[in-house]
Amino acid sequence: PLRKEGFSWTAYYDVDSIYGYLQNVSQQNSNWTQLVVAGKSYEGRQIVGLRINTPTAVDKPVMFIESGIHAREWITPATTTYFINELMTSQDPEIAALRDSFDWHIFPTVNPDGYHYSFTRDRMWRKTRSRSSNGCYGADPNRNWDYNWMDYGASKNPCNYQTYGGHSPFSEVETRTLAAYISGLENMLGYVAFHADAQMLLLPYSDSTEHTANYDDLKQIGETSLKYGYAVNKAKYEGPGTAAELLYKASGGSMDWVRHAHGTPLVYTYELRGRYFHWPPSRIHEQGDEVTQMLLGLATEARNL
Ligand code: ING
Ligand code: ZN
Repeated sequence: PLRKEGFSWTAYYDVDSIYGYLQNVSQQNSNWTQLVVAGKSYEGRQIVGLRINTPTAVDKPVMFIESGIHAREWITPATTTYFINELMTSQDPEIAALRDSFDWHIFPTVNPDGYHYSFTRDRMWRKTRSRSSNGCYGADPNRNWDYNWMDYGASKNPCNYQTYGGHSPFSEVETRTLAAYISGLENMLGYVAFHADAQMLLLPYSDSTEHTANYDDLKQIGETSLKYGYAVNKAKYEGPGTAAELLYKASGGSMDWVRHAHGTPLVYTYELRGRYFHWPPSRIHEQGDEVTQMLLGLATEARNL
């Protein structure tokens, strides 16, 4: 459904409204944005993204944004659409340059079934909504990727509310679909995943305390990113550091797969703010401005390296 009005950043919205917003943006700027559909979820919802590729150059590096992989982390889709709006409307020349320097592929709700369920049934829902043979629902889409699947920090029990890794790697159509979409993107320089609410900047690996080959670059770029973000609201994020070192060891996340199976050099997970996955809707803009600057810092430092 196409919605012309009623979308803002002072409230949280369900999937259809978010998709309506993306559709509006793509129709209003049809020569350089496009609605992209990676595929369908378990319950048949589309997995929709917005591609922003201004005609300033050909073959620009791809920057991918994944958000909403965990249903209850509502601040992530809200921040992502806020960021889209900044890219599309900001008068700041630095933000315009940020928009123009990448071929953006931005997916606000990669787990649409879970997100909808968290709106309508269970505010604390995290997983997908696939049905297991024993009658329990959902797998953790950030434990389901085919890289060292199930080694650490994932549950084998389909009824586990949080971290069931699925019955096999990529058992979930949402992760499989996203991985296939990513595999089709050549020249992907960066991948940013948003979670809530540990207020940290995480680097791969998430399942090993070893450091990636480009750890020093990742860290330096990440430090600049946090510096830019801090300047907005004086909010301190922990890190940058590996997820395994800063948080806990967890296998099967998108970050490790994208960095090590797909080979994307710059891979980050931002744990946004909030408490028990709650962040006041009146303060979405605060989080949104902070993340916009963080991504500007990331891109600026990446260019300098
Ligand atoms: N945090 C992430 C989680 O999936 C994470 C942390 C990131 C783990 C990347 C593994 C890889 O547990 C939240 N808040 O979900
Ligand atoms: Zn999460």
